[in-house]
Amino acid sequence: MKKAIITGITGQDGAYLAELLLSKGYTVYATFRRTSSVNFWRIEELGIQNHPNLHLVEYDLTDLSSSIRLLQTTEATEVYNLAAQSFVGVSFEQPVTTAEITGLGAVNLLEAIRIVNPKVRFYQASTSEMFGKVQAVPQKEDTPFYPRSPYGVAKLYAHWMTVNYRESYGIFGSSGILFNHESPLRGREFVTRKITDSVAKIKLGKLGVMELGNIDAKRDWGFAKEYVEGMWRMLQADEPDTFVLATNRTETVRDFVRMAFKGAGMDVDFQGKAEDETAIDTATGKTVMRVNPKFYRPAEVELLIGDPAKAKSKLGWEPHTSLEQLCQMMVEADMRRNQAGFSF
Ligand code: NDP
Ligand code: GDR
Repeated sequence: MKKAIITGITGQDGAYLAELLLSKGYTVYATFRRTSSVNFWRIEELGIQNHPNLHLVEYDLTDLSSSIRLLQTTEATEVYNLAAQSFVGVSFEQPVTTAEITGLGAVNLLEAIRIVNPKVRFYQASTSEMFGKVQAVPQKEDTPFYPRSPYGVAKLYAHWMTVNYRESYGIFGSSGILFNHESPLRGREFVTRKITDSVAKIKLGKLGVMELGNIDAKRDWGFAKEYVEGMWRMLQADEPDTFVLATNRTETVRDFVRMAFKGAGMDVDFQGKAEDETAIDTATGKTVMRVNPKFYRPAEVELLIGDPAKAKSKLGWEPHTSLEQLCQMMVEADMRRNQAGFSF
């Protein structure tokens, strides 16, 4: 029976990846941080919280000694490093913490692998945020990096350390450069889920207006459940490598707002420009979205669109869920949750 470590089980991807590996017969050691109120709502929604092969392990990525012990005690042969301070907006407010967790944290695991068992296969959760300021489109594995946030810079460090441990010590370290991927399990601080949860609340009369930042930003959004399959395939390949996972379609945040309202049976018109832009419900004439510059970032990534051709040819991976289907799935989940009176 294969044994895998997943760091970040309380996050979106950790939950989906655990579900996938359990379905493949793995024993999964899934890590969570000690906090005063740990929340396992995602694995509860997936119904895997009591799976006999799922072992929840308390662990902090910033601690080298616990990284070493994690490798020693579990004897896992695959490590998926999904833990991170992953919110770009917060990384501007907490650049040092972001560097320690998102950047150096990965090196703690790489060092633990080097010390305990260099044969362990390692997946690093890299990101399209490393491309940052547009150098070329669509972005692919050899597109130059130009990160635009402390988060992007920290991830770029972890990416290069993964490549460096591969080249220096022969460690099977693969880096997945994943473009934005969303789902009903997405955190509410990220824009798609913020929008679908707000649309559900507006539809149910629990909220008047949602406020957003830069709605001109363009993103390549895919479905998270399909992306974790790509992570697993990277560690089953013959050689460690770097792969882009993306859909090769990009839309603005504004487009996603329109799509989400449509998913709830509402039509909206956009009026005004930049900071004064609003969306009006065409049926009632009420303002349901307005831009608030408070949500702007000090530096923005304007356009992301990824080319997943390498993943398709070498891993047989490709996305199947359209953005319309994904958005509808998220709106329906948030309608259900808000009707039931709770929403994480
Ligand atoms: P989430 O923010 O949902 O989850 C992050 C996880 O990391 C949480 O379980 C969090 O725990 C954990 N974590 C944070 N700090 C520490 C720490 N010091 N020690 C141990 N665990 C910690 O992220 P996603 O699931 O969306 O993303 C997974 C990974 O993929 C992240 O590394 C992210 O940066 C990266 N990524 C995500 C993309 C996306 O579109 N979703 C795209 C590209 C890359 P807690 O609940 O305690 O905060
Ligand atoms: P991103 O995702 O920064 O791409 O990082 P996010 O959903 O936070 O932002 C996407 C775009 O929407 C704009 N935006 C807003 N964003 C948020 N969160 N809230 C708002 O109110 C809002 N209004 C407009 C943002 O400015 C941005 O342009 C995500 C994370 O999951 C990272 O960890 C991951 O690496 C990348 O995706 C790929």
